[in-house]
Amino acid sequence: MALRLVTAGESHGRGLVAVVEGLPAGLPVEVSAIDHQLARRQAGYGRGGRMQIEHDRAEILSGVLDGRTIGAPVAVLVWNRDWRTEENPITRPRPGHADLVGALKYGFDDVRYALERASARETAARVAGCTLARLLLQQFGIRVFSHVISLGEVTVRRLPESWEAIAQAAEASEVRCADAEAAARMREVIDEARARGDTLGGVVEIVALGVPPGLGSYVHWDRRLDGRLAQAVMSVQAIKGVAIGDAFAIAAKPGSLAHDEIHYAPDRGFYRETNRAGGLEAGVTNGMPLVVRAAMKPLATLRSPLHSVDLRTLEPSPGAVVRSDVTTVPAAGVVCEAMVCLVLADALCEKFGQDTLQEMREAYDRYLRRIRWSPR
Ligand code: EPS
Repeated sequence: MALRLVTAGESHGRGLVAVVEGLPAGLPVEVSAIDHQLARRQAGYGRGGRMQIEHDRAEILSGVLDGRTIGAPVAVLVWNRDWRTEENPITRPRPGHADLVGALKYGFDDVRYALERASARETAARVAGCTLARLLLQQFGIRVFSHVISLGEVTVRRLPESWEAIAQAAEASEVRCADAEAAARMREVIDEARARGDTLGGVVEIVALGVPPGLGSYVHWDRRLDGRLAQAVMSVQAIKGVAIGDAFAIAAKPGSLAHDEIHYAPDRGFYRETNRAGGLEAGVTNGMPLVVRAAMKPLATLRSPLHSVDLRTLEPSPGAVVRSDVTTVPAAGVVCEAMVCLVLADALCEKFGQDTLQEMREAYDRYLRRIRWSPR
């Protein structure tokens, strides 16, 4: 792995830290770019009380001098406003959260010790750290965005024609959905779920434009970019499924309808008219937009809780009720974007070097000339 991210911090600890290691020297970094991504993560209809409290802002602690990286690890800090030192113990594990598995694994009597770190609050640190990866990708004309394609039982029907228009419409939507009719319906089902004390999941699509062919490799299982993307996106809290392109729909089709035929034009190099593969063949990017879908389960904290067992008494008892959101599917899109940025930036460093931005750019330009590819 050329580019690494580690995070530290608990949901109600003092703050969250992200350390990104492996960035080339010379990458321009503005903290406002990180704050912008943090704000996108905090938004979305269906969020709960915590987002009223937090106004996430990043502080860069290391690795950036005079607005540029110096090849050293970059540490980014996000303070928690809502931090607490003493709380009553929670002993009624919520089905679907880390509560019980964490208590069993680490020997806790109080499931807070598990939920504090397992909480999706940690994704603020991921988004902060991965913005550095996003900035690197931007230097190479690579753009990553996402949109919600289903929330609860509501699925998009009519999407704008171009990726650009989808990205814009999603950005303007409170549920990050580019189909206005579906978005309105999503808001309604969120309201209904809130009224029932229930939660909702959904599916987000993450798209990367301008990705050159040749990132990743087929030579060994852990170099395949599809596998690396799946691992990174699946690691986002509450994500239970990841697909590349039309994966599940293609499984039902004959081969004659499942692949993307190859064309060549002198001004374009090799290209495809379709993108069923979602931009990846044999674990290697093929120059088409990279399309990753992620399925998020409904949040585990229910105001009308499910059956559980009290760890103290071992008696039947409803799961604990703590403050939470009705849905974080829109936010999950932003977090999954961050993870896709990390994996793509890692693959870019692997292929083009990572000591200086200038050297990466030279290697990149030389490569594009050789394969005669230009982004469109
Ligand atoms: C979240 C912060 C959390 C939750 C949510 C996401 O804050 P708190 O637990 O203080 O309300 O709102 O986390 C979960 C839903 C979860 O199950 O962990 C955030 O910053 O995104």
